[in-house]
Amino acid sequence: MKKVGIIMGSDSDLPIVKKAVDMLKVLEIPFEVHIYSAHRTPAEARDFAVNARANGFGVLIAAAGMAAHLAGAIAANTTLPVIGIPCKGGMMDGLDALLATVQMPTGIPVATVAVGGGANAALLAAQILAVSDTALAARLDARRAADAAAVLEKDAAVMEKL
Ligand code: RP5
Repeated sequence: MKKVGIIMGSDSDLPIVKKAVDMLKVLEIPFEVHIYSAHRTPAEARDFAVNARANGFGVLIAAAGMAAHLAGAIAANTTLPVIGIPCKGGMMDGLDALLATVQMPTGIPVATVAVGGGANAALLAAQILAVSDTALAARLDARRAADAAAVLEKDAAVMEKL
């Protein structure tokens, strides 16, 4: 199976990245995690993106906050699908990072999840890989069914609580 590559701009992004890692583990998807910054280590971020396809990656996830250029910088250097996770910074509750991540120019797309949306980033990566992996697609179907069952269980219980 192709790997998912997760890059974060700083170790301060780790709590959000952990949500993606946990979901990839549940779905049994191989992954690598790196700290490369579009601003502090631009050469390493670029090298990772340029070589990602040859190194066995199928999807890349990039998490960054503030002037969140990481996902765009990664996407500029690969045609693998890139998923951006905007991270909360000290200002605007992450709206700054959301706009910096999502507002990409035509030609260099970044699929952007919600601010702090680590789990959804992993699920989207899984859904991309599942296009050509029926076993993974079955695991995703099972997960959806389990999530729906959990909601219906709460539905059955809610009136008793009120
Ligand atoms: C971004 O700046 C990082 O992705 C992080 O979200 C933010 C702050 O980084 P630190 O100053 O905590 O290292 O590049």
